[in-house]
Amino acid sequence: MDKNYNTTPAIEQFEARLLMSASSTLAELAAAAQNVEIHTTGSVSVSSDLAANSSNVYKFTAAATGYLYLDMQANGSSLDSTLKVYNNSGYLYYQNDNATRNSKDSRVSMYVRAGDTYYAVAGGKDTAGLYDLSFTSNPYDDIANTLASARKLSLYRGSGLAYGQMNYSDDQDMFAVVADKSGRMIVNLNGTSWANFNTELFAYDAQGNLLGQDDDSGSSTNSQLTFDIVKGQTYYLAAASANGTVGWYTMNIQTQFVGEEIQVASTGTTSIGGLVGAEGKIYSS
Ligand SMILES: [Ca+2]
Ligand SMILES: [Ca+2]
Ligand SMILES: [Ca+2]
Repeated sequence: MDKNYNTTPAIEQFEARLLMSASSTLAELAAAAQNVEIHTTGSVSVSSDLAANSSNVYKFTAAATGYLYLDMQANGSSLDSTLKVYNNSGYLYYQNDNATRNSKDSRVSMYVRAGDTYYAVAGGKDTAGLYDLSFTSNPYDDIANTLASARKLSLYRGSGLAYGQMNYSDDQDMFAVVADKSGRMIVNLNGTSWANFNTELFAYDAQGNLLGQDDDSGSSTNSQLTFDIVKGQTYYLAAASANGTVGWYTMNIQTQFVGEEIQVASTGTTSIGGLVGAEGKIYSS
């Protein structure tokens, strides 16, 4: 009897057991977990201690998409740590015992998406002691945030154009522009993606002094700034966002000699006195 069993019921049973195991693991993790608030960039640390073969559980949610590094280091103790990371369904995602051949500390390097929740289980193998556990965010970002690492943006006939993305809530994308004339620079930062993406724009001189900032002077919630420039000087423009919104943008730059925009009257006499640019050219539009 019963010679005609196919394998389907066995597979179904197996899958059901796996799911039950993951959900009971999740319930155990959730019950034991202490929350850790992760930032979009930089590190946060927790410190605690472990008895031999015990563990502490930490729940964390990725604040930005990119890489997240967990480093568990013995703090003056002989703890031989282990790290396990479970996802929000209770499945083991990553684990590490010794970060390097010469270390008993543990390290997990993981790719995360903003909003994903995980559980880290910090354990000790037959050893006890104090430890520090750090969470370091290294989010994906198309353009660096600081003056020192700004992206160079070239002007052609007084115009420049750049594209980029606010990759996380407090992202900032820094551009460096060398003024092609003395006069003024007009910068428009326009969101090009989601309707709720609200741009914010900052301008700095070569020393990093703030020259201006704007939220909504452009169309809709877009940004526009105008400031005086001196030929040959470097200016920094930071694309940013208001209210933590994210999305794609274009940055449009125009430079003008002062007085360049004045219209010549179609009849009569228009004075262009005082419209002499820094290069000695006279512009009458
Ligand atoms: Ca960016
Ligand atoms: Ca950036
Ligand atoms: Ca705005």
